[in-house]
Amino acid sequence: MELKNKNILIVGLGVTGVATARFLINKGAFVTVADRKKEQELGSEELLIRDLGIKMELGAHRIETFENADLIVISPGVPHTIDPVIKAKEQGIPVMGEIELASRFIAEPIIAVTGTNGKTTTTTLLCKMLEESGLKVFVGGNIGNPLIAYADRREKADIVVIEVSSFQLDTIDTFRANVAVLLNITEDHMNRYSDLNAYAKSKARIFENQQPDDTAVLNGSDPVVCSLSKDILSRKVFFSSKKEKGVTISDESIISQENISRLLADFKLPGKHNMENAAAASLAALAAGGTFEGVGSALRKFKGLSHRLEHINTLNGIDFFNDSKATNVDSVAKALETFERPIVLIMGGRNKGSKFYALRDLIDKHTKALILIGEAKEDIMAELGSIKHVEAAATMEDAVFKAYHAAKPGDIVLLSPACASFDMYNNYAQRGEDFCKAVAKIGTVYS
Ligand code: UMA
Repeated sequence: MELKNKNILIVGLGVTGVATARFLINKGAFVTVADRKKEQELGSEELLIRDLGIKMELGAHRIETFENADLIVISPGVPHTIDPVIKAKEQGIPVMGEIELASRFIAEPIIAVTGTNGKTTTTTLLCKMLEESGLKVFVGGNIGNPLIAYADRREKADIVVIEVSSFQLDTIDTFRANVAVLLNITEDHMNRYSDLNAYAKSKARIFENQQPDDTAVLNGSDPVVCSLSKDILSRKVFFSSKKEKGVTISDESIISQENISRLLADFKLPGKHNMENAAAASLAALAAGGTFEGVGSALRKFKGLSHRLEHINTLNGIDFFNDSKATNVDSVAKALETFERPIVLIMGGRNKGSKFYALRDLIDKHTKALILIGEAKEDIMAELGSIKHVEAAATMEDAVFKAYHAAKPGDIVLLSPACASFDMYNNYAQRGEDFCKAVAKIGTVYS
């Protein structure tokens, strides 16, 4: 693909836009970056790229800028359905996402992981398994490190492992994953997709360009994943998890049933969903050239990630868990199912068009009180308020204080919001850190 002397427009100046701009300048393109944000809303890192000789168009998007480009590269957070993008496409101007562009400059095998929940845990574990197998790995994508940064790099890895979101899959064309993993599909991002079917179709695009000698690793316990699998051309391997039976696999072309059970017996993170993530990572790692020993060693050492059912502290017999990454309803359901003890649940944030009432039965069974934060307070109250004692909180500190007083020794206080964090924070990590800070304050005041 020739980029030299081409007029290329990048839409969105976040981490993807910055990395894409650097890549394109190094390829000799004339680069313009457009962002709806005004100059004063951008960070210093974003503004630094101006020094590379890049044109910036900030504030509103101008249709003429889109129509005058030879190629448009859009960031994941920019919907491919916005007016200027549609108009440019109608003029025949090619539009692609950063993952598509990057993949055209990557010769190494690519393993891609998608799904509504568990992507980051599975991607990280998979990377560790391959490293423990002696391979040099680049890990990136939706996990926070754009794939284009790898394409721009001189030093190459043996294998590339990426987490991909539905947003990124919306703008692929030729992108091919040698091993592709689909963990689960439940409702999420309903403010961007018309319905679950549209969202699921976007996720299934991870298999679109796979060839018969590629591998698809699929969750056989997930009805939506199973319904999508009939159109996949590559070798399909399903993992299924049952509470009593552990994990079973559909065929033994990658590993025997006995050996996968032996490997997973060493994995200690709680919850059926974590067992599914571990099974998916093991199958993908082995399909991509990882060794039995490497996979086993990573499973034994893995302690889980921050902000995902992370145990923070025990105060007066009450256990505090930070699950700030639970930004949708299904992920809260998984958190609630993990515990046998009564839970005081802190929920809320920015509503992504979720159906909170889907949690009614689990909230009824597992929780003793709900503490609500953020913009979605009223929506959650309307859908779940009749089931349990509910209190609204003004800040995270207030929420943790109220949760602590609603709990008894032996109970759990769980932050599992079912919402995005952007109404109060820059991201879910900042929200999780604020929760930890508030828990620490309770510790100093009441212990
Ligand atoms: N913007 C416009 N016009 C629009 C819409 C947005 O100019 O019409 C601008 C915004 O003003 C903003 C920029 O686009 O300045 C943001 O772009 P972005 O949202 O793509 O942000 P990046 O920093 O590039 O981060 C993206 C992913 N973000 C999203 O998908 C929302 C990051 O995933 C990812 O880590 C990163 O690329 C590297 O690949 C985050 C995420 O929340 C973690 N992902 C979602 C999720 O996991 O649920 C999908």
